[in-house]
Amino acid sequence: MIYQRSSQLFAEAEKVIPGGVNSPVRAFKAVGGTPIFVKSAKGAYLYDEDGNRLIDYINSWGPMILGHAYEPVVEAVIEKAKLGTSFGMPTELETQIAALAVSMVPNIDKIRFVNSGTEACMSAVRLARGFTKRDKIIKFAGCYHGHSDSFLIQAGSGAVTFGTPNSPGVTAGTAKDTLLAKYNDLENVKTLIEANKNEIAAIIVEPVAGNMGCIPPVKGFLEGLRELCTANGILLIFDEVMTGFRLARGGVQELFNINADIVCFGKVIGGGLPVGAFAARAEIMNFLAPLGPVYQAGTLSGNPLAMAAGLAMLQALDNDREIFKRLEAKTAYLGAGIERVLKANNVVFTINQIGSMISVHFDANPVTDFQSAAAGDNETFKKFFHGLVAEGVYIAPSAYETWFITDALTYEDLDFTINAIDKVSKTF
Ligand code: KE4
Repeated sequence: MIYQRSSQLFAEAEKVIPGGVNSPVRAFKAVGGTPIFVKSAKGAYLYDEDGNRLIDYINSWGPMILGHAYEPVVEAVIEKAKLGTSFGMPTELETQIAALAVSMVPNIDKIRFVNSGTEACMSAVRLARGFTKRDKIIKFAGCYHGHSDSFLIQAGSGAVTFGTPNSPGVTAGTAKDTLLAKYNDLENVKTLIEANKNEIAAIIVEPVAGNMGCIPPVKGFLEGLRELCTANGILLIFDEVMTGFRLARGGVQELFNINADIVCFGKVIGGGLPVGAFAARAEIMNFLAPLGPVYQAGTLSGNPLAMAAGLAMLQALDNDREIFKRLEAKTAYLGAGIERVLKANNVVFTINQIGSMISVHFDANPVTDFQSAAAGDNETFKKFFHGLVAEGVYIAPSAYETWFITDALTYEDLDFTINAIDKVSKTF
């Protein structure tokens, strides 16, 4: 693989964009080397600026669940653009995608569209605080809900102390209202609730975590959160920015038959255009302006091009009742193949997989939370990443990310990938 053009483009980008990228993970800091600049993509393949083809297992961090440049989405955007690109006024299209989303996802009556997953989660927390008249939230170490101040918090010193900022620019005043819990640890959550009685507005959780690699909830974890929230007047927020419309038609609420109070969406719901959303039963959503007192707004919220892309994507998923079974089968096939070749090559690893989310961790122990995810051997991961890129396979440039399987992948692509992993892992 040659990266001459990507290297030139990166040098030019660094002059006018901080770090040469518009989102840090793209800079390859966790794996080293020069970021790959993409020229185009189609189906399961990326084509970089040096003419290399890469089988894509990231798919823009989730949105491309039906493959890149999916015709119905592209056509919808082109047709809509001819009629104007933004009005700042209501359109029928917003009602159409809202009604479809509400029909696909259990336990929501209304949905508000925004422009990113961050905005969706930030707004959901403000809504929960306004609805409960409480200030504090619990989040989980290793879960990522976007870059809003309340989420850029790391665990405090003691088990029940407040969080501390994990980024300059986040104030201590903000951090004191965010409590950090351990993923998959209900006892830890109970302790935090006891120590902050009647002060917690919401628990926000990735119901299947994807920002520590892929980490499914252990049996009883989500059910326990539901019970604790109900018993303590706390709203349960499912951050389904990754899992929504990916792990099932109705997301994790459907998959595990658990009701959240507010659900956040992003990625797939926008078909690759900037869309986030948050949804809940009417009693909660009616607290939002202009109906209720909780303010939230956005110039490009419900943008016609983004709504056209999202509607085409949701319609395709809604009309194909086999899609999630196909995605699960392809991902399980990939996981089994990876396990076979890594075992044969005496590699120490563990694989987490659920639906079309999967991650490989170079550690023998189960990966069930941030601490166990951090125990993975990152030097091996770096060799894994770069070795696969050299073979024409693109996985996440960080061990703390999940892979996102697209239905555009064929079993030939999967076999190619498994063979590439076999070849690369022989060099470990
Ligand atoms: P955005 O603001 O990036 O659209 O969404 C934030 C967000 C919220 N919740 C979850 C569960 C998420 O995974 C994300 C964003 N995911 C990352 C991937 N780990 C996006 C990639 C990036 O930051 O460039």
